This record gives sequence, structure tokens and C-alpha cells, in this order.
Amino acid sequence: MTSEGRPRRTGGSIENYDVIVIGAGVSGMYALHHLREAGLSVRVYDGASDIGGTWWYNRYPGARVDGPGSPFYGYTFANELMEWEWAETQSEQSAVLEYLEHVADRFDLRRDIQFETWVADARYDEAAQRWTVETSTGVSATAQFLLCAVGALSTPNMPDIPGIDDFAGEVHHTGRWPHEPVSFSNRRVAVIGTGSSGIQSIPEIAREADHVTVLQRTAQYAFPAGNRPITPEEMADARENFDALRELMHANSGGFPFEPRAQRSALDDTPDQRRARYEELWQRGGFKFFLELYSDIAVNEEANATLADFVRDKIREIVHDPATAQKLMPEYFVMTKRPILEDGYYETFNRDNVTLVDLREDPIERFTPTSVVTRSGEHPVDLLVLATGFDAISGSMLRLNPKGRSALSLKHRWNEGFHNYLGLSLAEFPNLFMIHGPGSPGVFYNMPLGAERQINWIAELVRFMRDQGLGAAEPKPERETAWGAEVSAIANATLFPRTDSWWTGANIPGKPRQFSAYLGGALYYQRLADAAAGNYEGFVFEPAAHQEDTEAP
Ligand code: NA7
Repeated sequence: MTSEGRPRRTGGSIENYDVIVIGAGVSGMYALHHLREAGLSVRVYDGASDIGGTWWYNRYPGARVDGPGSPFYGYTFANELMEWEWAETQSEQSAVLEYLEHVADRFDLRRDIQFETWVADARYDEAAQRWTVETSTGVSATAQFLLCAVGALSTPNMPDIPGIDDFAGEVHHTGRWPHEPVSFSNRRVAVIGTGSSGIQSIPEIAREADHVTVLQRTAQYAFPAGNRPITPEEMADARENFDALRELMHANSGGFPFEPRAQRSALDDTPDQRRARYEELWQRGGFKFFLELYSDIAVNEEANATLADFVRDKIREIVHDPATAQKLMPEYFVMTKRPILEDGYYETFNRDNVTLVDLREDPIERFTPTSVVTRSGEHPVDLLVLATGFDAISGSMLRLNPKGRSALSLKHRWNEGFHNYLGLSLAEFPNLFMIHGPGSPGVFYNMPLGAERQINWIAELVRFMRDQGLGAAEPKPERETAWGAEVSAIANATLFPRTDSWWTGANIPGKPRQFSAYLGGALYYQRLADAAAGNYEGFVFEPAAHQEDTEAP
């Protein structure tokens, strides 16, 4: 590496780096650390006031890790980070943010991050083989590489409902929750959205509010979160065996330290055996429910129906009022929207201060300054919670809308689909890399580990380019086509693409419908390793336009 981690300034207010990272969340933080360790000069920009990304913004009541959980939702690159004391398996937002703050302190990350700085534009200069970014603070910067760690779930989806802008009460999107406490007491609250964020927050809000109106578009299957304290013995065991556990994580299809799922169809068991199995998993709770299920739930309609029926029976058991229980009955193929972990969600509808509105039969007509009006009548509202999710996976890249060769915009390039190679690079956009972008395992994988593995691979590609005197790399168009075909072929063997979800882009009006996550699990990392072993022959390289400046600034 040539520039020894030091930025080079070329006069005026333009700053020059080897790598610009957009986003100081879990991925951007590791990118900064790893690329800086590799001797590159790195600058990170983030619109927020501090590190954390998702965990900085999603401060809504009840926000918790809703994957397999702590201590394995975290970085693996330094064993010393396993010394962190996790209190619970489903860590709450503040606990994850505290951990990330510890990482930022331990590796002195903040000195190379510019906060409250929104990247407004990013353009590729073909002659210079560099990216130029313009920011909201007026700082401009260039870098050979642009690493977009912009988040798979970070661009809020704001519903377009007549009159909503005239609503006079407080309005908060769960993904942009205020830092000051929000009081619900003595207030009538309406919540739009019953995805993970709605289902985590509604029980918490209902405990405090005068009244809660839940505005539900799609009834959901939600499973017991099974949150519990982590014992000192578990932490000691994880620390002692972390090297072996990391290997297990690398081999596992979801990036967690579990043995591979046993191959067994739900239809191989009798109804009684199946029910006993589901009941056992339900009682234990937690994300392992999904990992220890029969292996054909997400691929076989009949197998899928056995689990869907089980959950519907649970809802009928838990919810006292049969009409409310009926509105809560989900109908889509279970597991084909993001599985949801809950803690008292269905029970919440037994409270006197909670009303459920099924928007399919009673749609919202408009907001007034003091209420939401549905077909059946008016619901007074003091505070509105938008748990309406995100323009997911591709949305934040589209919002950034970088301009590649010949000023081609990403919006134009992705007009009909999210073409890319290996889920991290784009033809016509040399030297640009995405973390957790479409075509990668992204949200189907342990996201901190997935980021580490993508970033390690990108760092190796950068090293290869520097060693070979190469200045620009972009994938061959035919490799993008083949990659898109592989992503689709794996997805089409499942039931996932058949349901409207943010995985398919169906939650955003006008978005091309495309199931854009790579579902091949660990095979993805094999593909990355193969590409590196084959000297990146899926890429077109250009020699460096000019020698790197090896002088200190
Ligand atoms: P989700 O899972 O996208 O949930 C959003 C919810 O909002 C979902 O119930 C949507 O219904 C509903 N929604 C969205 N737009 C509207 C409009 N216009 N009207 C009524 N209802 C609407 O987002 P979350 O934040 O809950 O979770 C995102 C991920 O973050 C989560 O999976 C975890 O990984 C963390 P729909 O189902 O689309 O009919």
C-alpha cells in the first residue's frame, strides 16, 4: 500500500483519500478499521451525530436484536471483543449501541469519521480513476475507492396517505426515533405497521398509553422471542471456544455458530409428532425456532401449511376476542416475510386500551389534524407511530444514486432490476463496492459477520490491484447477468418470491419486483473465494492512470 494511511490534500477544500466509506454503522466501522489497518487512508461520512447506523436510529420502545442474538451478533475480527459482557440473548438497542461505542473507542475509529455529514452526490471521474463526493457540509473529497456501507434497512418508508402532513400531533417513524424520551401516557396513539418494529413496540406502547389503535395491513406470524439472561457460564464458554465457534459461523448458512440444519421434511412426521416438535420450539422461543425447523418449510407448500396452521391455532388460543383473533390470522406462506420475534404481542390485543383495525377491510381514507379516518369511522389520535419499514436492500443505494462512467446514474442503471456482480460490485461503476447490497446474503446472514467477510474480500482485491499497478476494476457485464441468474434460480426454488415483502421490494410502490437476496448461504463466500483464487477474472481492470503519490502530505 502506498499512502500509509495518510490523507493527501491538493489545496482548496478538496480532501483526497484512498477510500471513502459512506456510513458509520456496523459495516462502515469495520471497513474503516480493516482498510486503515491495511495501510489505506480512509474517510467515513455519516449523516448521524455518532456511530451505530441502524442502532443509532432505531431507538423505538422494544427495539432489540431479533436474530439468533448475543453474544454472536457482533464482530468476530478480534477475540478481545468477546470480553464484552452481554446481559441478554436479545440485546436491547441501547446495549448494542454501547457495544459499538466500545468498539469505536477501542479502535479509535471516530478520528476518521466525519459525522453530521450527508453525502449528497458521488461521481466517478474516468480519467482520474477516482470518485468525488459532495457533502451537505460543503466538504468535497475524492478517493480511488468508494465503499457504500449505507445500510440494508436505513431509508425509511414514509406512507403517502391523504392528509397525513396535516396531522397536528407528534409523528415518529420507528427508524428515526427521537433521542429524547417519547411519553405515551395520557395519549391516544395510532401505530401503522405490524412488521418487526411494530410488533416489538406495540406491547411497550400499550402498557403506557391511554389508548392504542393498531392499523394493520398484513396480519403476521410472530414467534416468542425467548429473550433471557446470558449466563456467566455461556459467556465463558463462548470466549474459551471462540476460534472454533468462528469456524462454525463461517460454515453455517446463516453465519451463526450452529451445526447445519438436519434435512427432514415436515411431512415425514405424523401430525402429532409435528405438533409436539413445534410446541417444543415455541416454548423455548428465540430465532433458533427457525433454524431447527424442518428443512422444507420455506420450499414446500404442504410443509409450510403445517407450521402456518400451528401459529394460527396459537393466535386463537392467546387472543380472547374471536373477531380480533380472526383479524390477526396471517394468510401468506409462513416464513416468506421476515420472521418476527415477539414478546407479548398477541396478548396485547386482550387489553381494553388496544383496538385493532384491519386495513384490508377497513382502509385508511385520510388523516385530519386530530384523527385517522378509516372507512368505518374516525379514530382520535394524539401521537402517530409509523412502523412502516424501509425501502430495503437497494433503497439506500438508490437514494445515494452514484454516477458512474459517462455520468450514468444508478437509478437509470437499476431502472428494471438490481444488476450487480457478487452482490457487491457494478458494471459501469468502477471501484465502487456495496456492503449488504442486493445479490448478497445481506439480511439473510449474521450482518456484522457478513460485512466483515465482504470487506475482507474487497481489501484483498484492493491489494491485488495495487500490487499489479491497476487503477480501476469493474465487473464484466456477462458476469452480472450470470450472477443475477444464480440469485434468482436459488430464490425461485423457494416460496419466498411468491409473497409481497420488503425482500421482494413489494412494500415500495413502483419498485421493480425482484427477490434480491442471495439465499445460497455459505456458498456465497465460496463464490467470493473462487473469484479471488481466479485472479478476479470476472472483472475488467485498467492500468493505473498515474503512479500513486508516495509522499507524505
Ligand atoms: P417491515 O417489516 O417492512 O414492516 C412494515 C409494516 O408497515 C408492515 O406491516 C407493512 O405492511 C406496513 N406498511 C407499510 N406501508 C404501509 C402503508 N402505506 N399502510 C399501511 N401499512 C403499511 O418494517 P420493520 O421496521 O417492522 O422491520 C424491518 C426490519 O428491521 C425487520 O425485519 C428486522 O430485520 C429489523 P405490509 O406487510 O407491507 O402489508
